Amino acid sequence: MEEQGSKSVTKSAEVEVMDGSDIMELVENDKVFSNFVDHKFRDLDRDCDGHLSVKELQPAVADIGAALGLPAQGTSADSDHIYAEVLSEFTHGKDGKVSKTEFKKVLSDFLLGMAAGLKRDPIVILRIDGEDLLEFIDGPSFEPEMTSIFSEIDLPNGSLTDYINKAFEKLTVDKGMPPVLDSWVTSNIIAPALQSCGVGQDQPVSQEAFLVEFRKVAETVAQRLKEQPVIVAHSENTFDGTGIRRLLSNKFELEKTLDTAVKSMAKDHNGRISKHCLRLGLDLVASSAGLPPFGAVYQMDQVIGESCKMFNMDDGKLVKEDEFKKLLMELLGSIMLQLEGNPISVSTNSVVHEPLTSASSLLQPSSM
Ligand SMILES: [Ca+2]
Repeated sequence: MEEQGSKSVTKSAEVEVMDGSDIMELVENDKVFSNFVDHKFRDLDRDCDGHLSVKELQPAVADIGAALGLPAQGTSADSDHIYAEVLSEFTHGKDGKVSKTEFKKVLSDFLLGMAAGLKRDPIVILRIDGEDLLEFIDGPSFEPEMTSIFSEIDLPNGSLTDYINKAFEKLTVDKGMPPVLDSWVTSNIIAPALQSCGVGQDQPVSQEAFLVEFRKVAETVAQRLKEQPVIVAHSENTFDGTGIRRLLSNKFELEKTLDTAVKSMAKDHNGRISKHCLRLGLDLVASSAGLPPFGAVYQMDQVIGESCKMFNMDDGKLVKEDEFKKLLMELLGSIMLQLEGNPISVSTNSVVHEPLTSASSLLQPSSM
């Protein structure tokens, strides 16, 4: 896993995106979203009176329930309770005459909450076929970037070949390079390119020679990639507290998440929970808050550890459910503040040697 600034990869080679940003974009683009709501509203408003009755809202409620992962209505009392709450988010407990404005507001809250959940682990499948690399080589940023990379390489007794290899390691997918630490890429792309360019082991290393030779080898690499494109799964995550902020501001989602976490906690005979369990509680709400599970991202474990220290979990005090939920919310708030002040970006690239089956059955807003 390598660390990077938050660069976005929006190249032509991108073939598949699986995350919540489509939904996010939809909701944040007022014109498009209004259009979407108009259509949805017209479909639902069966009697065309300009308002949605409880009955007319049912299909929307069912879709939201399904998107939240609930079983169908009528199959369990617990989930029916949540369906009822979704409905009352729309109707506010009134007799169910929901205007388009109200409908739009509630729908946007739900969609944003879901998008935040989906955004947690965006994966982009890139087909690296040498085109972006050629574009980089022929572009204006090639010389300055490669000069800067050259100056960063510290190989006192390194040959020109060593320098070129090292430089390839520093180029990322946004320059059209697959991860070169992958042994398939090394032996099928890089090594043959170096060989065919005949870079001499005993050539003196200078910036000038490096730029000339690197360009030659990179052109050959681009050619090889054109002949055998490499498929790379690229994931990029920035943890900046947005997911927590969304969860904390979405009352419905927050209560549901905290309830689920608390339900699985061990309690004493008075229904109290040990503060020791806060760490576990946090792990249970992590995915809803856009946080990685414990142990998955080292830098995040550090941030979370810092916040945990402030809550004296080790005193093992027993607290009531409500107090436990409050502590958990405060813990989330503290992590959010740290991340907002100092966001953490993590990016991974791995070569896909087997065809990926599409892992996500992504909620498309149009299916709602
Ligand atoms: Ca109506």
